[in-house]
Amino acid sequence: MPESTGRHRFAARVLDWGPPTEVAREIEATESDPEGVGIMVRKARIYPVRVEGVPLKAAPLLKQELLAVGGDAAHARGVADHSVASSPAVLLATWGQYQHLLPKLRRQPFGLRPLADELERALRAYAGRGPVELVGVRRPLPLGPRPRVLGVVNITPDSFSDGGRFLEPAAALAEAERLVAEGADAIDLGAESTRPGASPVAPEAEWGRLAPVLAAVTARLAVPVSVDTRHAEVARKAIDAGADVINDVEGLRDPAMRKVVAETGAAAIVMHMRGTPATMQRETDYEDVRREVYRALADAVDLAEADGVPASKLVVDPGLGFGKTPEQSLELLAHVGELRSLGVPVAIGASRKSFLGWATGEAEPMARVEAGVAAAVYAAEHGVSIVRTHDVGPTVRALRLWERIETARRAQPRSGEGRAAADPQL
Ligand code: HH2
Repeated sequence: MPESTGRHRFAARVLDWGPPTEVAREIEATESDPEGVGIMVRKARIYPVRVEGVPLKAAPLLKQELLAVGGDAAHARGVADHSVASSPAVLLATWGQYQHLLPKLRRQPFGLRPLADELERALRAYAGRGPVELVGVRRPLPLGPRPRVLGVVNITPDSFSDGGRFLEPAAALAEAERLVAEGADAIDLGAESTRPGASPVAPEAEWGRLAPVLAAVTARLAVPVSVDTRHAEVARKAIDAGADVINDVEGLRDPAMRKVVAETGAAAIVMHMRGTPATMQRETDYEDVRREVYRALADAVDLAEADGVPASKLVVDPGLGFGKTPEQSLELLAHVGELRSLGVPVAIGASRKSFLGWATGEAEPMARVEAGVAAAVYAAEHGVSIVRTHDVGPTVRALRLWERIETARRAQPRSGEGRAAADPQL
């Protein structure tokens, strides 16, 4: 190539940051010393981490230790004049800098040791590939590299997008079979609408709708089945009848539900919702929706673990549209990748929801299919493991393309050093 003298002489290109493999390959392509690949990949990106409630005495130490490794930390101004008891902090460091920081923090007092432990878990969970399968009661759901598609069948008269269509057991079974034929990796059966303002259904009536469909679906289909219920007694019967996963829109807040999940070994989707479907749209007053939903999901996971549900059985879901304004749902979707820091797989359900209608100007749920597919692809790009959707065929087809793109991006570095560097260990 003739030497360029133009404005783009150096072809300065900000490298698209995807997986570390990408950077490792670009560094290799400079024909740099192979040993240098590992050292440099760890410098390629700053991982900003927000932590809450750093004790006043710990905050300056934390900043000092970060500065000492070449990073930095922001905390409240009130730390300097001792006008606050604790402060949130945003830590700024590369992977390599965190490697140096963690052992130093572990030698410090004032809570910095547990902070180091949590920081390490969050970084590993965020950057790593996560669990490879979700093990429910019987049929495991393999996860990754593309999100698994959870096809929705609502056995309800009043669901917002398909209410009344699958109330007959035969119609519900036919729909589940159709969704699996279209590529659904698992089926989610729901017998109570949880749309805003929906009337609650008594557990007996819910089970009456669910039982025949669950029996037929588990007998006829090989995929794992999840049951969308917030009632512990329905969950127990459903697991006894063959369900593998409980999808709880109340996020296992009922101790009886946690007990059922712990005792049966079911997997559980812990979804975020304030209040109940009847009240949730009156509870959209968040100071910082990302932070508050993250905190609530973190607490729900801790509570479930304390009650005997291993983290390996849990999935978290930000509950798009559940007690959130359209803007809040979009903000949560925009930052859905952050939830990976919790160390459990992430699920989302966007399909046909009104926030998509708000964003695209489409009043009819069926006119929101493409927007739902776009949300699923966005979620894939941000490391979401499970996408709950009514529109399985279009979603699966779009995610197949995404998976091909991802494969191209994840081409492995040539050298052993490059491969090791791209799989960073703290
Ligand atoms: N959304 C709905 C129901 N269950 N579960 C999870 N984990 N995530 C979600 O986003 C979610 C969910 C609402 O959708 P749908 O079931 O179609 O409507 P309805 O509640 O009216 O039956």
